[in-house]
Amino acid sequence: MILDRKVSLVGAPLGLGGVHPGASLGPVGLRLAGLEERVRALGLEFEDTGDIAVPDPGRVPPSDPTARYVEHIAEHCRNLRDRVESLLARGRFPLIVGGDHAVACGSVAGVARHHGAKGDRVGLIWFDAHGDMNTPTTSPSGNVHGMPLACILGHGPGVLTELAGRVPMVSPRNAVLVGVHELDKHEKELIRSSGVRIYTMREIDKMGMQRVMEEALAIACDGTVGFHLSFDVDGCDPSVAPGTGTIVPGGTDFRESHLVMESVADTGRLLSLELTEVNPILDVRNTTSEFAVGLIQSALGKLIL
Ligand SMILES: [Mn+2]
Repeated sequence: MILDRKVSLVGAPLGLGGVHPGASLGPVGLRLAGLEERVRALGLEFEDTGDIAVPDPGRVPPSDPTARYVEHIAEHCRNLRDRVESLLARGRFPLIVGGDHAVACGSVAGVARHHGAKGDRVGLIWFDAHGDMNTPTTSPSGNVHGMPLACILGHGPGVLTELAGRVPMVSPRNAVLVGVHELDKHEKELIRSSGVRIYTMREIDKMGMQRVMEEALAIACDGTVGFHLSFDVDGCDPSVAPGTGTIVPGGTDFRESHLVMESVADTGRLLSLELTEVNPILDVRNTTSEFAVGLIQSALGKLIL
């Protein structure tokens, strides 16, 4: 499939949603791994719109231990939302690079608001080792990067759930979790009751990634104008993506990870793309950033042949 995209990079160097210093350097890592050159090599137009500012809480401890720094995170997400929305209005393709996964509240809000204003629904593919379906009441840590999917589906702090001006931002019937292999006890209950479709690593082992993606994409595209892909690099196995804060063994391997991206590209319905949780401080010679840029190339239509 030939894609004619005008790609606009948005750096979202948020680190307040997690606990490991260094997720905020993700945009630096991917830029140094040649993101711009490697997108241009696909024949696509590219602009780097720079980073969204991150409010500095200084030494002040989080006001709410059940949703740490949520007001700072919400401010970042509002600005990210507005940037994504204005890029879409200009006919650009937003490529958001995190930052911890809490940035997805802002990205998805921007996409949902832009298309929602025209009466269109959007779908969501959420690739992750985790469910990201905690709320302040269920989260064992209070870290907001474990809550963004819940917020997008309408559960969580109002400053995040209401970012798109519609709750939920995305209907659970068009949202799909792929690659999950670690869930917290109480988030399992919300996943079950929310109606979101989930393909864990067990389904990927049994069905194969190709069939999983066929089903997932059918759900995300059902009655929608297209979908947003939110890709957390921790869903990939540490053997291919060691540079991330919440490592869990048993993720997707090199080819499975690329097949996710290639399947997404084949649909021609990808509205925006987000890659999060690369942590250059924890990485090995920028391996994870290099790998992530390769994944972005595949999602933008790079073919082996
Ligand atoms: Mn995540």
